[in-house]
Amino acid sequence: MNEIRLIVDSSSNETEQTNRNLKVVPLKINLAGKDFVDDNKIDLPSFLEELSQTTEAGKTACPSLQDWLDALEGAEKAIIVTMTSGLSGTYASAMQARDIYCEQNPTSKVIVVDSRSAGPELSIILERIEELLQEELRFVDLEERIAQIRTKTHLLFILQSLHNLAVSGRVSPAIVKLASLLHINVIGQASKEGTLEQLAKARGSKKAVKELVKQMKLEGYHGGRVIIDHCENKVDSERIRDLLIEEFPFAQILIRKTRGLCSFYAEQGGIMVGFES
Ligand code: X90
Repeated sequence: MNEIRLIVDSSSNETEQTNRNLKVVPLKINLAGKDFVDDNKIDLPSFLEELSQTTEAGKTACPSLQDWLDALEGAEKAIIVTMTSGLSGTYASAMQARDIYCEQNPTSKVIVVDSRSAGPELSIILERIEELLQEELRFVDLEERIAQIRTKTHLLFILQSLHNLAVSGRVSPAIVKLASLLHINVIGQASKEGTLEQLAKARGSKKAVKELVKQMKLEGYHGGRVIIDHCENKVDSERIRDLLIEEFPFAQILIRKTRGLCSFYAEQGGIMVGFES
């Protein structure tokens, strides 16, 4: 079934890859009056510079209907994986696009998956979908199989600042209050509903890293796939990797940088860890 187009939004920290038949639909970020499109062309170093310099509240926008329609154009079958509907209109706009596209192209079939997550968990879901597509499955059976995959994928994160999440009203005031304390790292997870849920707090990043690994094991991690995405925090990402390798020598761990959207919300030092239980 390799004629199926895969589409994710840029919250996944993925970039377009034609060899994977993968398209990435960008979100948009407005920082200090400048518009950034979170696509392959975004200049990440200058975006991060702008992010650290500005004192004004920035804002983001989900992909438009047309952005999704452009990504679907010409596809007979497609699977779209979006970031959580609990924090963004991205899933809703993808659903609208699917309805319009399938009305205009009655033989086309499109599945839209609400990841209830963001960042590297989307990439893990995507990898598992690619494996599924190697099997001789009927397209109608895919939705159920993807739902099964979803029960085993998770996202944990460490945030050093919750400023942009707070300003945009995407995190509860109680968590914001806690994170405003100096050197406090918030360790949390994508909840079942696809919102931010705090699990623990830690003073200093070494403790935060240990806590995150502990929480991963509590979530049932036992040596499977891990993708660590970070916003300018390679050191702690490698610490997480090393702690995991100590216990699970065969773990397949990939470290990547967050792209625009996740850099904006996870902020400097932020780490997102997608994994399988
Ligand atoms: O404008 C928009 O529609 C985009 C809104 C995005 C909101 C949140 C993105 C969060 C990314 C923060 C840590 C992980 C939290 C994941 C919880 C599901 C990074």
